Amino acid sequence: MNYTEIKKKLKKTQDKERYEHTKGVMYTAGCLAMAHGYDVDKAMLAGLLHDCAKCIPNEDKLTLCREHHILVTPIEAENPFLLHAKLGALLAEIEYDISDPEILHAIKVHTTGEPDMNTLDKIIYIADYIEPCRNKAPNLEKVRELAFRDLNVCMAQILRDTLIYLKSGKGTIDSTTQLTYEFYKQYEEDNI
Ligand code: DGI
Ligand code: FE
Ligand code: FE
Repeated sequence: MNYTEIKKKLKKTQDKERYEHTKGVMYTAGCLAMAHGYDVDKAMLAGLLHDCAKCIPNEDKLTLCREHHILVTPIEAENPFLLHAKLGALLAEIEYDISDPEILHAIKVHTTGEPDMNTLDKIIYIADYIEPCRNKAPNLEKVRELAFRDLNVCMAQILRDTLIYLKSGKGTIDSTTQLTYEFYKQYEEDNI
């Protein structure tokens, strides 16, 4: 499938707001790739597809996981929206013909992250957080500046802010999110 076909299909499955966010992540991922010497096309493709499973109803997310033998942890069963990352990797492969393992992996880990992520993983995780439609996160100006300067320091800041947000009662913390923060904590600006 080419870009135009993928966009057309995504537009059908996503609501307007999500589609705008998707394009924002695609272009932001492309810019981050330019800044950090990564393959721009590949980053844009991963950005375009990262939320391809976001608009599936939660019940169907659980059913799809069962059908495709995707492990659902108790935290994911309680917060099925988390599954859109794992399911996104599956759909990117079977519905959008993506075979590049790096793209599929970046989609899979884009919500919780994971310790020691590769460059594309970090580009997508960060682009998702800073794309132009996002305007609610704290420290956004600082995070946007860090994104183009140092991916690891930027990861540390985003994870720190996300955990603070989740601990303020906005959601159960997945152990992977916690472990990801434990890994990137070493890059917190105070530690450098
Ligand atoms: O799909 P998007 O909204 O574009 O972005 P995303 O896939 O990064 O999801 C963002 C949300 O995920 C944000 O509100 C924080 C939340 N999140 C990240 N880690 C965890 C989490 N939510 C819960 N409950 N537990 C986590 O560990
Ligand atoms: Fe997402
Ligand atoms: Fe997203």
